[in-house]
Amino acid sequence: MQRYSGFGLVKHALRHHEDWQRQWRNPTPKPGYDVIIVGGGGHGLATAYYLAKEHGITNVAVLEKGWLGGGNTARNTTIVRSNYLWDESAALYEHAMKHWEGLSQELNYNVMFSQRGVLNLGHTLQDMRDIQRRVNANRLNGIDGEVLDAEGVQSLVPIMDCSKRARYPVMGASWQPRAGVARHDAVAWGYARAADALGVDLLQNTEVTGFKIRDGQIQGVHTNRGDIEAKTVGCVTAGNSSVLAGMAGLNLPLESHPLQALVSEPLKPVLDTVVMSNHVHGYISQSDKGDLVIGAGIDGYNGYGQRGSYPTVEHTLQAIVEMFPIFSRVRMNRQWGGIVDTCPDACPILSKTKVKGLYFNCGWGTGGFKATPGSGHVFAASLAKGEMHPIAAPFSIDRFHSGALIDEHGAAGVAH
Ligand code: FAD
Ligand code: PYC
Repeated sequence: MQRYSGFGLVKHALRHHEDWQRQWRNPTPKPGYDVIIVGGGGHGLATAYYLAKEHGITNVAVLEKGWLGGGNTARNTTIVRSNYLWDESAALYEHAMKHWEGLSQELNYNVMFSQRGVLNLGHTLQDMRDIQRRVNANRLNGIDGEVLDAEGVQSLVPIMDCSKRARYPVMGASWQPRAGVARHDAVAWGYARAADALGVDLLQNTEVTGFKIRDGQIQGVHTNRGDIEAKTVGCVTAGNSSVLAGMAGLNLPLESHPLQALVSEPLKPVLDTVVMSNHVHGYISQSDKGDLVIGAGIDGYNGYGQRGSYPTVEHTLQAIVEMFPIFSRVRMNRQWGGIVDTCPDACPILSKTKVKGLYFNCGWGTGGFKATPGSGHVFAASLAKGEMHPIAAPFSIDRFHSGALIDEHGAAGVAH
């Protein structure tokens, strides 16, 4: 891995930045690998990295139909928190949080993890009861959290309208101080560079078009660049997971929906924490660059277009302006959408399937970015050992037969 000194930066600037070394190789696919990961988003790349780093399995390929991190990983609004209600999900997201806290050092790549805290607002008595219950549960699980009243929220965010005049007055919030934001594409690039350095082949523009299955055992994949053999295949394809599952004759309980976000023109620093309201379907933070990062609830219909409908954006911006009248004249710069795969209990699927050697990691819905390092870590261990890691085990697809659902609709960041 090449590292650049200050002198190196000057040297490259003098050469018009023309001879930078690539951050990862562009290899030709081998005929076969020990493990294939389908999907080069954060979760797939993290899985490949931990397979190589922690399990010594380096004969691994990540197959990405587009470019690394071009899916939801670089489309999300980068909120990281671990304040989930149930023990199973609290363990999963807190496992990720502990990885976040050392990730820049681990990858030698600045992922700009900023623990600026997250507020989840309550606007009704029932919201506040749910918040109290969730914070109590968090504390029992060793996760930081506090319940704030409206005055407490106002003192953290002076520019928010916390008065009783608002259409949905703020009654209080849950506050997780260790939560925050990170730079999403740096997460993909950091894992990609580190996995490549350990020998993982990152194959972009390589689309999986089918699976080779014999006697109930995965043998490999069909791709637009030919067949590739592997006895272990992990699908980490977010919004496209039902399509991949269908290729293997599996039916996952997922719905794919558009989820939108938008950013404003850059402003001077005015908001130093993250504010989310499930009730009014809007959330907001300010990036280090100064733009307001704003997100919505899902668009209600199913679809694979990476865009959303205007009424959803309008509804969200109304909510934001009601909470922050100070932003009413701010102009929006860009809007985009991703495809999120939602599960009936608003929890992910990390699971074996009835095809031996074929695993799925999907169903993260609107909230998987925060889980990236933890998800990759436990999924890699599961693929390496052939048994689901104890933190991943409760998220098996068997729960939709047994009824052992983990209902996190209350903690999911945006309603879905
Ligand atoms: P992706 O990054 O989508 O990667 C999957 C990859 O699979 C894609 O690159 C895709 O091209 C590839 N692929 C698909 N089919 C194939 C195929 N046949 N062959 C090869 N490759 C294939 N989560 C949070 O925690 N906090 C947030 O603030 C947040 N905000 C969000 C805002 C928006 C607008 C959106 C859309 C999502 C948000 N999320 C958030 C959710 C989060 O982005 C996702 O849960 C997470 O990024 C999923 O990561 P991934 O690596 O599984 O998926
Ligand atoms: O899960 O925290 C979250 C989230 C915020 C915005 C979208 N998802």
